[in-house]
Amino acid sequence: MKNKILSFVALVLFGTGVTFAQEKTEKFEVKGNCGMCETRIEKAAQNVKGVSSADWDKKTKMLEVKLDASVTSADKVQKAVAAFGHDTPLHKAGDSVYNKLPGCCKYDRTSSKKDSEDHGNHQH
Ligand SMILES: [Cu+2]
Repeated sequence: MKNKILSFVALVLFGTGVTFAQEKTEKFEVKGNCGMCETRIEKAAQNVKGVSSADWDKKTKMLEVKLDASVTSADKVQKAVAAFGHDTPLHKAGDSVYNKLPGCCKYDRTSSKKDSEDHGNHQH
């Protein structure tokens, strides 16, 4: 019932063209593997205030987000997605979040490794 009222209000607003939103479409790469990743990534992006839709493509690894530029930005969306374990161009997921991902979702991270701790002193 509540949803019906909300969608009615949305429809009226849409229909009358009363909108102060600065709708913008942002597209950027998000690392991931499977359908589970897709659900997780899209959910993370949609949870960001100001995001109206999010669609991640499993094949191209591109996330397309429709957002209100007066409320949020691609940077904020990427940060939110990274918080769920998926690397984006601007924000890298924390190792602990990444490690908690299901096995099938552990996307290849070798291209973005930062193992600078390894000084190559392995000979004794
Ligand atoms: Cu996955």
